[in-house]
Amino acid sequence: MPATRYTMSHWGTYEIHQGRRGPRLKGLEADPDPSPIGLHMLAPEIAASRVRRPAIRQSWLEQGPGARPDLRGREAFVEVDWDTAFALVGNELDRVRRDHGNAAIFGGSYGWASAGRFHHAQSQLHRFLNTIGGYVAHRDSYSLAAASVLLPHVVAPMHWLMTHHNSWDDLAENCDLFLTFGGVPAKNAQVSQSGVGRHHLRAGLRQMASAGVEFVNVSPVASNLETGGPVDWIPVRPGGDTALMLALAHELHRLGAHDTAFLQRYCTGWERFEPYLTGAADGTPKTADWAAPLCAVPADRIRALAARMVGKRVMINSAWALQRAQHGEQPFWMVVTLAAMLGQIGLPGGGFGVGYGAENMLGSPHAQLKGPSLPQGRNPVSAFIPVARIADMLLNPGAAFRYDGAEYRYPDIRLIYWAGGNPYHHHQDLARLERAWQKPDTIIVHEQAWTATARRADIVLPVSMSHERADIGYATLDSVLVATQPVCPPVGAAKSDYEIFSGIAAQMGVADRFTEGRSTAEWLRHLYDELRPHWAEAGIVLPDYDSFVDRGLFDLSDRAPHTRIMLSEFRADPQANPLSTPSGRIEIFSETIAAMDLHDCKGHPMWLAPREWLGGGDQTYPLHLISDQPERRLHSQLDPSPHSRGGKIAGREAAALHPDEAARRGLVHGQVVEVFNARGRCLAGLSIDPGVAPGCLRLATGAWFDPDPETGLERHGNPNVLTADVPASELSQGCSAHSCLVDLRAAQDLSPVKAFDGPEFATAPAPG
Ligand SMILES: Nc1nc2c(c(=O)[nH]1)N[C@H]1C(S)=C(S)[C@@H](COP(=O)(O)OP(=O)(O)OC[C@H]3O[C@@H](n4cnc5c(=O)[nH]c(N)nc54)[C@H](O)[C@@H]3O)O[C@H]1N2
Ligand SMILES: Nc1nc2c(c(=O)[nH]1)N[C@H]1C(S)=C(S)[C@@H](COP(=O)(O)OP(=O)(O)OC[C@H]3O[C@@H](n4cnc5c(=O)[nH]c(N)nc54)[C@H](O)[C@@H]3O)O[C@H]1N2
Ligand SMILES: [Mo]
Repeated sequence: MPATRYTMSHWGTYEIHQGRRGPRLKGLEADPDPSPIGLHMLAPEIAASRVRRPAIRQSWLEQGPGARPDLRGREAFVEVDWDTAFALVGNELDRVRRDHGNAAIFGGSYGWASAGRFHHAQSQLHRFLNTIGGYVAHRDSYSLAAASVLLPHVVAPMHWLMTHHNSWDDLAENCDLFLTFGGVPAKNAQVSQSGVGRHHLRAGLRQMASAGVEFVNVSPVASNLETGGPVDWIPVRPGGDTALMLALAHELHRLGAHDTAFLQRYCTGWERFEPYLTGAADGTPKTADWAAPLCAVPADRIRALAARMVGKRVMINSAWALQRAQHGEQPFWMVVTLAAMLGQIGLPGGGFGVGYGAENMLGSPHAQLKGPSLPQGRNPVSAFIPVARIADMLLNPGAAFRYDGAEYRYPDIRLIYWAGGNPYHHHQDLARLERAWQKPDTIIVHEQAWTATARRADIVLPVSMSHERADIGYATLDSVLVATQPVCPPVGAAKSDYEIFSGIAAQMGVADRFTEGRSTAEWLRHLYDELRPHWAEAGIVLPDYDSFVDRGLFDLSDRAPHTRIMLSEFRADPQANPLSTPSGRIEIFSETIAAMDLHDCKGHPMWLAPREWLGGGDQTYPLHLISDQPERRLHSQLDPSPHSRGGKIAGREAAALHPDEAARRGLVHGQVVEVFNARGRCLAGLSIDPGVAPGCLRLATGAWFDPDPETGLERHGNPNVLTADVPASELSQGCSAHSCLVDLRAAQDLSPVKAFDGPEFATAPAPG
């Protein structure tokens, strides 16, 4: 037994202590700023939300695949034993692949799942589906699709950029002005996908503030940048940032403050962009006076901001939220273009950031090492969808779509298999998803909790949580490799995804191919042993597996933590270290994108008004909905916890509104309001907040979807009943949740929230 035992989650690494009343979690000793989110994994409210036994929707069990899809989410489940469940799943997968082929199985299964390298749900699912002939996959993420498709054409792949941001220590030392669009939200940096060892953001920002760095936050929300010092808040109209950035660029150009030597040596296409900026190309100079009515920032303030950037070392950053919008490519392209004009890319303290604050890893000083990962095999099915086009795919089989310049067709899906994600959390326009969700014959979900997605499945298989499993934890750009230990046994009959797929594989006669004859314990040892030589090459000598498990945690913080400067090698020698773009340079004009001839993404960054925003003149829905990431949970995960519930108002998600907007409507703090537009309506608890710009309503994502079956009113405050299911552009087909208008009024119908109640069971569930 190791001296201290650990568990790891997306929101932190925790020590396991034995208290008098059972195990307790404590933030990692070495973590300067542990997140409270993870402390609530053991709460009885979480246990109460769990799926305890395999469960089959009644009509599906009695009448077979395709029976009464309209009853998904409205019908009782029948609990069965594991052998029955394995046989039902195995036979159904066999039927679908025999009758329709593997391209009728959608296994994209987007979602964050849990930390832990072996038990990563999507890796397990994809490996399993590849073992039986493949599946329709997805590309990109809800987080970053517009950026992930655009930025390889412009500068570098998004995953490369994310792991190469200038580190916080560099910014404290060398940055004069930190200009950010959408803040640097400490609430978001509690989290990193695959886990956190040490949380860096709060200390990083404080260090910068005490060093005298100036901060400007262009954002509809003030609280997303807290440095312990002064911050200049410039409220902006959501969706208007590109106009503001163009005006800053125009002003820098007018002042002659753009670095022509940098633009010539390191960039391509400046001469194509410049006439657009000056108006020589289209008759509209992109001046501060032009931008002011678009972005709702006074022209004088824009000019003053541009003047402030001159002669300083400036870091320009954008929150990911800006690209989760219609034409979300444009602000990201403009951030790179503005930084290129200042000519400080690759220098200490300067350049651009694409997501400081979005996750803990951005700005981390720790080394980049490859973590352990489960091999997924090869997928023989080539059909895929851009991740956020799931409802389009289900509703329009065979229809054509464009993606990154090529044309594809949607496959005809008969079976959906989901493990580790919650589409009834993450997708937009949930009423439309409900219609699309009726198309497949069968929906299989592995879940820990009775989420809205589990409740809308035909077959639900109960999964253990990360704190109930032994695993290897390693987070990208972080400082610990952890041998995680189970804190307690799984709730009910829950199994790990691996055990479940092993059972189904045995039923289908492919157990050996799926498991390679290894138990979970043998896989952990195997993955670790595979890792050791890779890390040895980086000069890191890992102990043998048993010693590692004994120690529990291998600390990397003293190995090569270094000051990172993004693109410094490129700057030092652009010929020897070209970018991966077609020209090897930063592409302010992209011939590749221009040649795609898209109506909503052209060859250089430009102002394209969103379809749905406050600048459009239509007053039907006069508030812009900001559905940002929740502070007290990760998406929908742990929403039943006391921590998450503690942030709710009258049991509903808090909707924050400026005092003037509330007064105009005669609404007061704490009352239940109905937020609505033509797509849907939900209840929320009103919070009055002068830090939310007038014209905006902030309602975080993640309240468990809870529509009243009679009226359709969503009772809990899930913003995705309001958001539009339209792509960012034809280039990326990305999620555009942030382009959404709404209105609100005092709620009439105060129906109680039933989100956490779980489904009905046709037979009484067995005790235990
Ligand atoms: N309106 C709006 N919508 C948004 C966004 C927005 O800004 N606005 N943001 C979008 C973004 S960026 C994202 S990333 C998505 C997030 O969307 P998701 O990643 O789908 O959200 P989660 O709640 O993290 O869902 C993960 C699910 O996996 C389950 N799970 C956890 N561990 C395991 C495991 O080991 N095995 C199995 N089988 N299941 C497990 C959890 O119980 C949970 O239900 O939401 C998107 N949706
Ligand atoms: N606690 C917690 N942390 C998380 C997550 C979570 O669920 N919980 N989710 C994680 C995930 S999956 C992701 S992808 C990242 C997301 O990281 P982001 O996408 O950067 O985060 P958001 O919270 O959606 O948005 C940040 C802020 O951007 C601002 N904003 C929104 N629209 C606009 C606009 O048009 N213009 C300007 N200037 N600002 C705008 C708003 O102030 C908003 O609060 O967060 C991660 N971190
Ligand atoms: Mo995300």
